[in-house]
Amino acid sequence: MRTSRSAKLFSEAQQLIPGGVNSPVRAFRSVGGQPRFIARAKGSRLYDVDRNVYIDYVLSWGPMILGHAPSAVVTAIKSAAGRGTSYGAPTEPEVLLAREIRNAFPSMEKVRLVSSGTEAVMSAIRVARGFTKRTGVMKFEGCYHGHGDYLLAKAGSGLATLGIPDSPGVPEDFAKHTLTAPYNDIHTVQQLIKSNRDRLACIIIEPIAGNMGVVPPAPDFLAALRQLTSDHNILLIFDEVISGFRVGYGGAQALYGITPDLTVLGKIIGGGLPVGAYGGRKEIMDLIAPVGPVYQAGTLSGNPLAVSAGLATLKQLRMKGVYKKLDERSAVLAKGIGEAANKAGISVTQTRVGSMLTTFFTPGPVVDWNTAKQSDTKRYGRFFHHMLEQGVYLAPSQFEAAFLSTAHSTQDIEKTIRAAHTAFKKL
Ligand code: HOZ
Repeated sequence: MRTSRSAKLFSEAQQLIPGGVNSPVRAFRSVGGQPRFIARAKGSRLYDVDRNVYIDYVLSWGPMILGHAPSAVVTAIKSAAGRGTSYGAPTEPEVLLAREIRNAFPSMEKVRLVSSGTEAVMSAIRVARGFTKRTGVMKFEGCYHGHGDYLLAKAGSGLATLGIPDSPGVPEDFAKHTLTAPYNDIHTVQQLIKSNRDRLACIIIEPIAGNMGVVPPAPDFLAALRQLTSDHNILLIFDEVISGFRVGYGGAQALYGITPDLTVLGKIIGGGLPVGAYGGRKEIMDLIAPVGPVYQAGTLSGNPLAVSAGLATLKQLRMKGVYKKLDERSAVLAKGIGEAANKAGISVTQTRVGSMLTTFFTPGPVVDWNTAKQSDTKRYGRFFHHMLEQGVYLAPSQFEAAFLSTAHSTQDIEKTIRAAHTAFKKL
């Protein structure tokens, strides 16, 4: 596989951009080698600058649930761009998107649009603190909620990939307000609540963890968390930036039947353009300016291009059978990869919820960050490269999810499983 143009660009990028990338995991540090520079993408395929073609399971880390450049979304973006790219004034599509979000997530009685998941999380926590008049935040080890200061403790995604437990640059004064508990461990949550009873404003969780690889919630864990938080007047925040509109139209909260106080969305609702949203109970959201005193603002918030792309994406997702098809194809893929590993005598643990999945290189079970990090990441790196060489683009980190889109055909899945057989044999 020729990679000289990517290599040349990466070398220049490293002179200009920290690590040559605008987001750390892209740098391939944990899998070794050099990132491929992408020239274009269509459907399930990525095309790099050296003209290599890959079946893409990163999908921009989740948003491209319809595949790349779906015609309905491209048309919507083009048409919106022709009407102007930003006004800094309200528009009708923002109302439509807020309504669509509320229809899908009834717990989000009021919604505020922002420009990224990180921004949405920071804002949700601010309003949670404003509402409860407390400062403490509890999060779960291995969950990633963007790069807001007080959420970088024991976080997943890039920090897990690069082995950074807590980021320098976060003042101790901020970090001291953050408590962490192991994912799926309700006993520790109980203990922490007990010893910090009047301090905790909120507990934030990825209801399906997607940033330490995919780790589903244990049966009843979310229900117990809901009960505990209600009992102690602590707000429960679901970070559904990944799972929202991904595991079903109503996200993880509809799948598991749990109603959080606040929800954070991103990724899919922008159809591949930068967007985030947070929302929840009316009485909480009405604390936000200009109704209330909790301040949050943004020049590009509710950007017309992003909102149009989001609306066009959601319209496709409302079509009958979309999630069923995604689930069925993902099940075939997960089973096929598992069988390929078995055949080659490689011990893996497959996790999956709908169209988000991970192959952990550990016998498992994988239920939290401690068990996820038992994975043989060196072996994952070799697997990743054997797949890449065969035209299958997985996340360049063990601790990220693989995603399917509606554009992934059964042939794509079959080709991927064949590639997995070859890759596992080579390990
Ligand atoms: N932290 C993101 C995935 N969970 C990666 C973002 C990116 O590199 O684009």
